[in-house]
Amino acid sequence: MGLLNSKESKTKQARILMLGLDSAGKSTLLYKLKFSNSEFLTASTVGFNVEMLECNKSVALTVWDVGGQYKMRQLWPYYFQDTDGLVFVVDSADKERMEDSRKEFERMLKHECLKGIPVVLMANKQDLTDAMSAEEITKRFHMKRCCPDRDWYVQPCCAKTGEGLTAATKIIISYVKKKISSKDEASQSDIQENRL
Ligand code: G3D
Ligand code: MG
Repeated sequence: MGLLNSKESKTKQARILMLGLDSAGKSTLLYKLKFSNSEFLTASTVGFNVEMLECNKSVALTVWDVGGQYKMRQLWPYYFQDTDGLVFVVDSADKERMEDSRKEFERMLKHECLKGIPVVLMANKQDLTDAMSAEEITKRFHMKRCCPDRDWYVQPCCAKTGEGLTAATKIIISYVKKKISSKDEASQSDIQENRL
């Protein structure tokens, strides 16, 4: 943190929480973003992985990849506080667990700490022939109904090849910047009100 701040004082630090069922491809996605050219072998995540991604001069993302096994899902709320952006990863070919994934997504969005926080839903594993399309997942997850009060986007992607990840990163950065500046404006007006 200190190093980043001294190098570029205007760099905003944003906390991104990446969730989804186990095996959705979260860790593959995280390490593809961090080390784009290398093949990464992931093992089932016990606890969490966290990586800082310096995206551009104005924003650095600290991405928390929290395990998605049933027991870990009960612990997700402990990671919710101070989140600036959400990334929810879906295995688009896992039709059997699609409903579980949708329910977890809905439950997560209802949490008070995540009110208004922008979300990018990653329709991952698009390389698999039986993968649901981003449009199908948008409908299945009732995105319009579930996200009336936040920015949201459904991005088709393949974490293995990296397809769709640059687009997703750009979107999350734009959402997060918007969120952070509205937070800054709110705290500025609080300060001014206290001065009056
Ligand atoms: P998780 O962190 O969400 O639990 P992982 O998921 O990143 O550990 O990935 C689970 C499995 O899905 C891994 O396979 C990984 O290679 C695979 N995977 C991730 N993304 C994609 C993708 O876009 N396409 C395909 N076909 N597979 C993907 P293994 O075999 O190691 O379990
Ligand atoms: Mg993992």
